[in-house]
Amino acid sequence: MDDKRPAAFLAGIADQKTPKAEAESLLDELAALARTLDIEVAGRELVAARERHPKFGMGTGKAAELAEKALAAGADCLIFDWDPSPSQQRNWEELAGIPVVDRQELIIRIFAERALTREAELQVRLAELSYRLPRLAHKYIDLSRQRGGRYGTRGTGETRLETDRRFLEQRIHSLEKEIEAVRKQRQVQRRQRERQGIPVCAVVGYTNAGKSTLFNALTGSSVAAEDRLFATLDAASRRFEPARGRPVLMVDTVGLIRRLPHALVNAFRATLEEASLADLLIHVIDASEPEAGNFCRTTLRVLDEQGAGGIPVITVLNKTDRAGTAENLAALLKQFPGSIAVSALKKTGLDELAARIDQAFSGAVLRFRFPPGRTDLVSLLYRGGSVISEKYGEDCIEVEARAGGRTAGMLKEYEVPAPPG
Ligand SMILES: Nc1nc2c(ncn2[C@@H]2O[C@H](COP(=O)(O)OP(=O)(O)OP(=O)(O)O)[C@@H](O)[C@H]2O)c(=O)[nH]1
Ligand SMILES: [Mg+2]
Repeated sequence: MDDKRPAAFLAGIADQKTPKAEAESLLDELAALARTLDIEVAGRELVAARERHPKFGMGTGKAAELAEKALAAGADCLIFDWDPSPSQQRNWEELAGIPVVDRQELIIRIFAERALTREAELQVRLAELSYRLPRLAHKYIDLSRQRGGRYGTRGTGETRLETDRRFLEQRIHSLEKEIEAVRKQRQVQRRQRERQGIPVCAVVGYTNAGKSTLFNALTGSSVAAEDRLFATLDAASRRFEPARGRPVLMVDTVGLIRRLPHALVNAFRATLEEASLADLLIHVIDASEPEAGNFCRTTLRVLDEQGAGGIPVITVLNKTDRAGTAENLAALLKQFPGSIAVSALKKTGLDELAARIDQAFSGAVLRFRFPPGRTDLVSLLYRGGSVISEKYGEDCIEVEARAGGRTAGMLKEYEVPAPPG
């Protein structure tokens, strides 16, 4: 068994679409992804590209320079933060003479290592094969941490065997069928849940935000939570009573990330679907993360793409125990209006969160029309109810929300009847 960790040279591109600061943060994230697989980072480089040349995605001179740097640093592979086309990937591999891995492949590898259940395993396998199909000539490097372990046999040897397009297509087809069966099974479970009439809350957010820790803290369970990206690949669910006699079903979900590979999104549809079928989303944000705003946008965009856009959201600022000064926290609360500050680790703020979850399911769905600029009234609804949708027009703010009791009473004068139909 070869115990040497593979060394990688990381490269990102800054261009008009991805400005330098964002490209740097993506490259940091790529390094974190590499570390998750125990890959040594031999060096990194951000290339400024004015245009994408077809052969390498950057000028030939720049490409040659980068390849040389990687080799001089002793790298066994290059890891790109962009998605080279299959032919670009091949050009790069010819140029550098070492495997070229992209962000997609890296994330798929991590998922492969983390897959513990049959469902996750099937889905990862499908993502892997879908990635491989258009890349039959790609040099594969064994990036698994547990070499010789459970996934060790999926290394280069097997790859050769699988470089047969027809074989791949057949495998993809049969995996799709198996996954469909899993989806059906989940649907049955969901219908049972619906019959019991228990509302479902999905805990969602960027990877490593603390979703599982929060899920455990609320439900008293012990789903694995660790300081690794994509610790959770399965949607675990547990009963939780935010108020006595009014249970909800909490669902822990897979973490999201910028540039989530399409192959994974497709393959993990059954698991990711949990969020889009929930009655309420609990969006966990890591308050100690400088890129929190960016991560939040990514999460909301991916959720929207999955059809979870219209579901009411409670925003939770987690890890406030290490979010810095009080001013810092105040700024964050302002940045994420209506959010609740908690620490899942220190178990603070959880009562307020529980109350807010309960509120979300009590009270009727009401419509309000507020004068423009009166975001303070919208905040009231966020605190005392559960906002379903909001529209900021020129002459008014229209909000649809579930609210009852005191909150509904206070806002009575702004209430408008539901539109016909
Ligand atoms: N300081 C601090 N650390 C926390 C808190 N909540 C979670 N963590 C830590 O953050 C890391 C990630 O936590 P997880 O609960 O696994 O995060 P996750 O969002 O489920 O991550 P994935 O499943 O990988 O997407 C762990 O090391 C936790 O101990 C918190 O409130 N404060
Ligand atoms: Mg988790």
